[in-house]
Amino acid sequence: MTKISKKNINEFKENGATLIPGLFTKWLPDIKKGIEYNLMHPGKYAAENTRENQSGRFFDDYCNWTRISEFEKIMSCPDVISSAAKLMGSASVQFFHDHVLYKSAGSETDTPWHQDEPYYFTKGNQNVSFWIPVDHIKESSLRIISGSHKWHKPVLPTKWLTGKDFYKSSNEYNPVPNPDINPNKYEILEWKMNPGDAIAFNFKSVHGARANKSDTQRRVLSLRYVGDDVRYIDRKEVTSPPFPGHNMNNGDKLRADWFPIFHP
Ligand SMILES: O=C(O)CCC(=O)C(=O)O
Repeated sequence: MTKISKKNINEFKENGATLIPGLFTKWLPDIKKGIEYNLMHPGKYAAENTRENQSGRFFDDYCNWTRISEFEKIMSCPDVISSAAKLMGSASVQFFHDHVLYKSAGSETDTPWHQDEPYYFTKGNQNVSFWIPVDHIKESSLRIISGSHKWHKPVLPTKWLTGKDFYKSSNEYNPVPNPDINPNKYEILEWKMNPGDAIAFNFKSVHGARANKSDTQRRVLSLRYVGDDVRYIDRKEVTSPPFPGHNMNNGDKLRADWFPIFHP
């Protein structure tokens, strides 16, 4: 039984994000176990994002579902697949990747404002990420600029640790917005969340997150899917994630042997 309402579908389409209470509650023990394993056994893309002179830890890692069975089980679960299909309005649902985002209690590091799509080698409107905390979230929630998934020009991708440009040639992008110094210019969506709730958001939605000043850790799993209209785009430089040796060409569907495809 999917928990996706008409309101969710409408908010996702119009605002680029929606809160889905309890979508992953039944998976909480598995998600916690998977994140715990990932923290103990970081993969080849694991990164520490805590900047100089900041305390606490902000760790992230991605593309681990083939070695963390809990992530594989959840990403391929029929409830999750049919929720993704409904939100995207897509007949097919293809898994792109998993992403763990961990902030320790007292982590002073914010997550910079960014859009995911420019970092990826995917292009298309039918896509969705589920941002799933396994701890109570008050102020360190994902924050999303409402409607930014409809912006025409993409936002400049930057490196989280240094703030430097992610690509060498960066002329085709708009600068990173700062809603905190322009509070009247943007509507920000953010929610207090319970463990197992999910925010579904579009790869083009501009988002960020505050530091975790609370006294509890903030453990999050993001699961990312693409739908019928998404194609490979050659960004001419190494993307994030990089998927070395993928061998795809401009306009290809993502290869199904690397990115499992489901027909709910
Ligand atoms: O959890 C965070 O701090 C950021 C998450 C994010 O950027 C994402 O899931 O795409």
